[in-house]
Amino acid sequence: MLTEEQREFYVANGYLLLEEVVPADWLARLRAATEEMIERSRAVAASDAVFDIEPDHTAAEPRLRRVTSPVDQHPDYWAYARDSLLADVAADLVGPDVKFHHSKLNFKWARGGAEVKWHQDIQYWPHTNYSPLTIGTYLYDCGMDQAPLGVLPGSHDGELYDLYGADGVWTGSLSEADAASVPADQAVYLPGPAGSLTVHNCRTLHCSAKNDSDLGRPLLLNVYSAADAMTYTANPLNSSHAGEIVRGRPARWARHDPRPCLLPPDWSGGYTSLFALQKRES
Ligand SMILES: O=C(O)CCC(=O)C(=O)O
Repeated sequence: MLTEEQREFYVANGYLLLEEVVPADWLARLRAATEEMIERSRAVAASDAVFDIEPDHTAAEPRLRRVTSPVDQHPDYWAYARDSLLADVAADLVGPDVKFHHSKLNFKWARGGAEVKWHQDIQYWPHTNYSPLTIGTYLYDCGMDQAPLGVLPGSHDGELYDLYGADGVWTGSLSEADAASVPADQAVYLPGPAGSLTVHNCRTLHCSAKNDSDLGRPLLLNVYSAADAMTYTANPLNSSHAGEIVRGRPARWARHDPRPCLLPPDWSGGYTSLFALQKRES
C-alpha cells in the first residue's frame, strides 16, 4: 500500500496522512452503517456501552460523541477493519503480522463537538511494545473548520506523559503545565477530503479542537499493533474482535520494549469515555 518514502516518514514523524485513498464503495458502506447507528441512537437517553452522547442529545436531534466498538455493532465496520486497505496500511507499518485491538467512531458533531486535549494513547492501553497505531478514516470532508486531528511530529520518540491529575485521578490528558510546554506552533493538523486516512503512533502527542462549524466530523478510528505486542491491562474499549490477527500470522514470541509505560486505572469493571474523563463528567 505505502511507498518506502511514506513508511520512512511515519517512522521519523510518528504520523501519516493519506489523502482520498479509501475506495468509494467502502465509503458508501461506512456512511450507510453510520446513518444506521445515528438512527439507533435516537432511542438512547444516557451514555451507555455503545453510545457516548452529548448532554443535549435528543431523539429528535441526536448529538453523538462516540460509538464505542463499531466493529461489534455493524458488520460493515468489521469488514472494513479486516478486509480493506486499512489492515494493509497497518501491515506496511507494523507488519507483516498485524493484530486488531479496538475501534471507535468519534463524531465531533456540528456546532459544538467536543475538543480532545493533548494526550498519547498508549497509556490508555499499554502493550509490551510501542508498535500500536491508530488509523483514522474521514467519512466526510474534514477541513480546518471541522477540527481535524492535530499531531506533534516526532513526539513518538519523546517522553510519555503522566495522564493522572495532581489529585491522582486519571484525566486522560496532559496536565495544564505539560500541555503548556508542548510546542503547539509545531503541531501539524491533518485535514483531508472524505476517504482520507490519518495514521498516528500510540506514543504520538495528538489533540483536536472543538468543532464550531456547521458540519460534523465523523472520524472512524481503528487500532492495530504488531502481532507480537501483547496487552497487559484491561482493554477500555473491548471488542469481540480484540486480538484477532488481520494480516499474517499470530506471534510465538512477545516483543518487549525496554521503555516503561504508565499504567491506567483498572478498567476491567468498565470504562466511561475519553470525553467524559477529559471533561471530568461523573
Ligand atoms: O477524535 C479526535 O479528534 C481524536 C480522538 C482521539 O485522540 C482518541 O480517541 O484517542
